[in-house]
Amino acid sequence: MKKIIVLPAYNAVKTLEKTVSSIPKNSFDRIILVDDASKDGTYELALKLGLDATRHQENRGYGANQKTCYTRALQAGADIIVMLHPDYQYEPNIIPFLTGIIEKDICDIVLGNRIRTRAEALKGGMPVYKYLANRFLTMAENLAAGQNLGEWHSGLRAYSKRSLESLNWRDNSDEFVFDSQLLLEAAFRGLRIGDIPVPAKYFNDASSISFPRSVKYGLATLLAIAEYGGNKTGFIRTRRYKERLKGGGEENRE
Ligand SMILES: Nc1nc2c(ncn2[C@@H]2O[C@H](COP(=O)(O)OP(=O)(O)O)[C@@H](O)[C@H]2O)c(=O)[nH]1
Ligand SMILES: [Mg+2]
Repeated sequence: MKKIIVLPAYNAVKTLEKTVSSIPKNSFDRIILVDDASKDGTYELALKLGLDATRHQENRGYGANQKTCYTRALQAGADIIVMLHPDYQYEPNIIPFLTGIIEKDICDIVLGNRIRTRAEALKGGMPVYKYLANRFLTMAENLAAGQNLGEWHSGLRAYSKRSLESLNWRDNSDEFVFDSQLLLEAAFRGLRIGDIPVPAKYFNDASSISFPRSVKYGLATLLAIAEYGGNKTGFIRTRRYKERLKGGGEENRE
């Protein structure tokens, strides 16, 4: 099984090297970094570290960054794709466990869960408002989609090639809600989603999203849940939830 780790990067110069050096060496075949027009030399550092790096000419957003990441990973022949934020927030030692659950064919998608317990999450430095918002949105997403995940907003995820090829992520938002749209569609299509606990640290460089952006993200997530509900009950049929076009998994709309 060819395992490719993708790093959607934005202004990650302070944390990139630490992140990459803590990834277990035998847990991947290749690391692909996509730089979303950082202002701090992230791209140059990635090249220096020997990563397979590309960059966007202008800042296109977190979702757009992942679109480039997955397109490149699938083109490179990945069987399992691991997405990891290069902000040194997630403990990369657990990557072999995430991919192991996919290799054992127990799940199609596995998330690292930062909220094993409230005490642990807050002790790790998760801001209280982010903890509360994450719990509320996760509860709503679990209820709507019939899942039981610890959190839906993690920056460490593993996907089987089959799951990425069967989802319409190219139609997702270019913003942060991309992640929730992808998981909701995965639940809609009956893919098996699971999670395992991941130790996470919160420090300035690991958490840059501001309060107003978090609020916007929360509202966009609620809209994504409503979209899921509408499609699930048959009231609406949005583009993302239409039948997958034949060969859609391979096309490159970059
Ligand atoms: N591609 C892209 N990524 C961004 C942008 N703004 C923030 N990010 C990344 O989004 C990720 C998640 O944000 P973060 O602040 O770590 O969230 P938190 O850890 O959950 O509080 C980080 O890896 C950031 O580097 C952007 O404009 N474009
Ligand atoms: Mg983070």
